[in-house]
Amino acid sequence: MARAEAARPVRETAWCVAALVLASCVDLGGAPPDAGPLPDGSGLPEGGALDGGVVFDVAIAGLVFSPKEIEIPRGATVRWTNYDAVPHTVTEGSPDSVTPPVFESPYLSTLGVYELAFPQPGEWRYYCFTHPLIMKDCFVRVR
Ligand SMILES: [Cu+2]
Repeated sequence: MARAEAARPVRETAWCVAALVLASCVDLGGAPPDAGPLPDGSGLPEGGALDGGVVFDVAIAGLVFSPKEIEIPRGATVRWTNYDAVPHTVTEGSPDSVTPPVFESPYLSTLGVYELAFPQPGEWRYYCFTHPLIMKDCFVRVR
């Protein structure tokens, strides 16, 4: 399955490089580029853990986000950790999205961590850019 996905072009945008620099930081430095309002009017995650916010872990292992769907209180942070030997991403949207992702991690190598705070209620679907066929339709629901 990995072979078919290798045909996809690798995105090498400036902000992706910037995200790499910030990969180990909790503060993502503000709203990601190309952010726009959601159809349901909920707020965008602006990055950066809120003081005192709770952290929820999502493991990436065996080409699976676990849990695949997570519900968190407003202001909490989700921390994704890659336990696989292959790189993954946490990319907002779905593989057939026509708009740029609102948030996207850099490529997470083994034990790579990506953290994102969600200050506003809403629902966020995400997938892995390198394995879009099998690692998709995952959700962060902020209540
Ligand atoms: Cu992946």
